[in-house]
Amino acid sequence: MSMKISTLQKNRLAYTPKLPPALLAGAGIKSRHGKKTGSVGDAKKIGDLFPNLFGQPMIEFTGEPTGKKPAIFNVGVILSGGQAPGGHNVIAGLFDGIKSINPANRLYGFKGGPGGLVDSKFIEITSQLIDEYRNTGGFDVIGSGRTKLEKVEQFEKAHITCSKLCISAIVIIGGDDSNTNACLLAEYYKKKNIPIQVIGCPKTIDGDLKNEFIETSFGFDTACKVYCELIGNIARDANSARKYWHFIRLMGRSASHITLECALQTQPNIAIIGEEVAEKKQTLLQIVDQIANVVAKRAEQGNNFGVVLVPEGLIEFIPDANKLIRELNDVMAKEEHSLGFLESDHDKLKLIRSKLGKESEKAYSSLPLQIQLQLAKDRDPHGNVQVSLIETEKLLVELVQKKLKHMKERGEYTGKFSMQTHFFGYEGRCAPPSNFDADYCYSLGFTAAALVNSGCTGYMASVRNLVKNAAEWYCGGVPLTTMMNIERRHGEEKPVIRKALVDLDSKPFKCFDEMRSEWAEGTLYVYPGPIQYFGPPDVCDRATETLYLEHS
Ligand code: FBP
Repeated sequence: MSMKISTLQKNRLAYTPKLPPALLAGAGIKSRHGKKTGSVGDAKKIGDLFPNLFGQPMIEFTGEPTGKKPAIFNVGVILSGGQAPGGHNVIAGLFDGIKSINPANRLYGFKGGPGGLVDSKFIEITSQLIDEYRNTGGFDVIGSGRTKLEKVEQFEKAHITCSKLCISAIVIIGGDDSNTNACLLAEYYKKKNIPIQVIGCPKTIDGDLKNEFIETSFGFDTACKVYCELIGNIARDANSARKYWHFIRLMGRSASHITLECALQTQPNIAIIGEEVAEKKQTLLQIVDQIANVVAKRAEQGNNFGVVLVPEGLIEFIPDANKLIRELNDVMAKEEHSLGFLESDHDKLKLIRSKLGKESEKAYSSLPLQIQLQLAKDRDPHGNVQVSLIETEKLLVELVQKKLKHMKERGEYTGKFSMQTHFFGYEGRCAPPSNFDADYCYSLGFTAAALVNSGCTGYMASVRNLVKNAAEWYCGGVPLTTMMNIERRHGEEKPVIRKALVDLDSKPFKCFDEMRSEWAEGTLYVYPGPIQYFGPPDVCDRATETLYLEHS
């Protein structure tokens, strides 16, 4: 039985992603080397930890064919971490890129993320297979996983698998943590003289893998567009029914890039930016006061409705809560074994509370039980709190309700407060990629092929000048070590790629800051509507507001 596909999917399969001029002649192209590089922080320590990679130059492709005899090589590819729209196009670009160098080159996909590489689970990506996935959302062509690739034993197992398949390069499509591991792997192979190159591609809807040379991670554009459509629809419902306050939590892990982008596109009454909360050292109760005051102001005008955007990582940015989470992370790492033996939530919480310092214990116990349990859930393999499981929007609603009750008693509020809560995350991660993400991802994959052909290792594929038309994009490679610094993870100091948090001095934040008081009291919602794939380029090819504000 043949698989039924939607009419849109049928039409999207025929879409040809736009490529920058440097890649039009194929991936067998010349590269230009820039200056020796450093790292974003702790250069000495990063240099000591990555002696074979540290200092590599920036690379830019000129588009001029090398003119050399086409190399024959096989490449392995991994999708790592959370899904992000466009992953299939990175693989399609990589496939077409290596075939453009030599049709005899082969691409193998490791199944289920980095674990597939270690356990030797793979499929060959053929043109028949990849053709079914061009311009589609999801990671299902090979699947993804969160196995942390960091141990010598794993590197050696991967080496055996690659040797069997004559693979001389691995492309890891992942976020900051996965690319950190790509760097460890590249360093190990270089140190041991193992002829396997490692190249990374910047993936994550969270938008927190970016820097001077990586303008955005792929998937951020599409995911934000999906959330903005939903927020716009809800805002219109709020403005029509005029009886609910909608509290919408948005994915994005620690950083609030998604919330900021959605605020810029939809103009809600309130959007909380975690990084600002941290900078101003706001307490949970101050955030609650701020929301309650807007609710009361709008009620005075007869507007007992509104929209509030909450970043999923908010809790980590509230200074008291952050201290608590850091302590909880350490306790949970140390007590992992004992906690595994305890069956009931009650016993687990009792053990955790007994190991916390006095202040943190007090802060933890003062949280609603549900939130305490959510904060005590297992960390992900990289030691991060799984913030998508913490219902911050419900915590805020509960506290705002209490605050408004007090205000009513004191005659400071006379309105009505009915609310709805939402969490938008998984809805956006596998949407069919926007034209922007379809083009960007295809170019990233193609660039990765060019980096492999140039013999590079320990690099991330980079495509830049993204606010312009693809005809003005340029591409190359950025050494992974340039993005690294030392951070505390699982209770230990580790070299990691620095997460890009929302910069309060950046144009996107400043623009939001200038407008937000008008949005709070007025009802100035913008309704972006669904992603458009066919139609005028200013509708279909538009990048995010964040990119335009940062780079225009
Ligand atoms: P990556 O960092 O791997 O790209 O994943 C991002 C993300 O979608 C976060 O926004 C979210 O907090 C998390 O993944 C959810 O993880 P899971 O898929 O394991 O539920």
